[in-house]
Amino acid sequence: MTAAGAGAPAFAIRGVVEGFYGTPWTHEDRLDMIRFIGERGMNRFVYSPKDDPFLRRDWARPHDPAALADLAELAAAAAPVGVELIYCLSPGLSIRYSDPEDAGRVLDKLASVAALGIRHFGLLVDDVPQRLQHDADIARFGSIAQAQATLANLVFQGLGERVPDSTLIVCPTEYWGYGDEPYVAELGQALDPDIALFWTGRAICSATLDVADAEVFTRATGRRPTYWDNYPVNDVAMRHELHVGPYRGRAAGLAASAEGVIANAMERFESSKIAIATIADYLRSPADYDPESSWDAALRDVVGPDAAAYRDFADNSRSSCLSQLDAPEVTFALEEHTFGMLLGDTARAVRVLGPLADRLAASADRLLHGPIANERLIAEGRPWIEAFAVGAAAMQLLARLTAEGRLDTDGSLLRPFLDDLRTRGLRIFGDALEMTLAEVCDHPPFPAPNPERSMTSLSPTDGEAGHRE
Ligand code: LTM
Repeated sequence: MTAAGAGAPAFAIRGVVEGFYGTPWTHEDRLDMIRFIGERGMNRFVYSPKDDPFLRRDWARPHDPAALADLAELAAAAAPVGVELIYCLSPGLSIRYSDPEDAGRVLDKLASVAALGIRHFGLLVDDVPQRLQHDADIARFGSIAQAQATLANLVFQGLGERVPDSTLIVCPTEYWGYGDEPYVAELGQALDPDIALFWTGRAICSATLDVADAEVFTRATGRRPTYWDNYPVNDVAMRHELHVGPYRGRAAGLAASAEGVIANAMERFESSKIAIATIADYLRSPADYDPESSWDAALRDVVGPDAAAYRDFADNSRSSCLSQLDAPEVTFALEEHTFGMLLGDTARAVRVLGPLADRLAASADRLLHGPIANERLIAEGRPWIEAFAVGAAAMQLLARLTAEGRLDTDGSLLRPFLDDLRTRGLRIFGDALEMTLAEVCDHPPFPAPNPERSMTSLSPTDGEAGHRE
């Protein structure tokens, strides 16, 4: 936890959504996450696991008493740490928007939760049919936006009558884009102005969140966005990535143009905490936020005494929609290796790579063979950490063959490492390592250097002149 930005937090709404596809967190996980985010100044926990049938596929079915008791316990645990629970229902797969009985079922379900003391609710229609399906809906509504606004307004009004001080947030069906698409503009214009709207920004997983886009959204919909930020979530098409890098790419001045940010977490619960700790820092004080120092603090917090070894791993697992450089240290070392080889300077080629490969191999060994303080974190990341170990070993061999002048003759010894990494199919080291190994294994040897050009007389750009076809 950083001390930066003492005083009122910049963003009014600061939280985490359990909104991923995959096995929902356990009740104990949720209690732990609520404590974790409360300690870091966040104030919302959005309860919306996509694969809980009671919330989505079977949305009208009442919760059983045990589930209600768990929800009551979550709300009770949240209040003392300054966190509010937002309970979300996702009826859009099957609901008849025109049917007052279906609207009543939504209200009854929300009321069963309100009876536990929960005041904040969400109506989520993301990832549902984009066109009206039921004949009665097609006959009644001119568009799906009108249908959804009618349902949301009814629910909001009903909630207001039954649950004092309640709030409602809607996640639209088109929840990303430029912010003024016809659907979202129509929905915004038709919704009660006191209903909030989620938005993920330019993309489902947005590389940046910008003030200008937020203002477009606000003008089009009549309300400032509440960002549903799809980081660190790694479900669906992102399953091969482990999102343990820092939060970045969010404008320093965004707080004035948005209600807040709710970060969608990974099914990998413990691993999510690293990014979430950095998100908490950003939301508290975006002007002071420094991704790298926040990340180092988060690693110390979450990983504990093994933070340095885990950092070596995580530095090579930065690939995500947010990342600028997926594996900075390794990328630079491999660039230096290639440059040195192209110029015939093997000492230069291994100067950075050799010690780095040894350090990464030692870190991989420590993480895989322990003992480790945060065992669950390592268990969650094990497939990536094993790939990391393979990559580190490959770099050690690459450095050794280079130093011994055997890369041209024995480069094929690296082939099993390349094949192994490709078979695993996990995103680690970005593109850097596989490209270098492929270069050695799949292409002819590095060319003999031009003896008339010594290292000292060359600049990095000169090196490109010697690049092989
Ligand atoms: O992003 C939203 C609003 N909905 C879903 C999420 O539940 C899912 O976790 C993310 C990432 O795959 N994408 C979505 O479309």
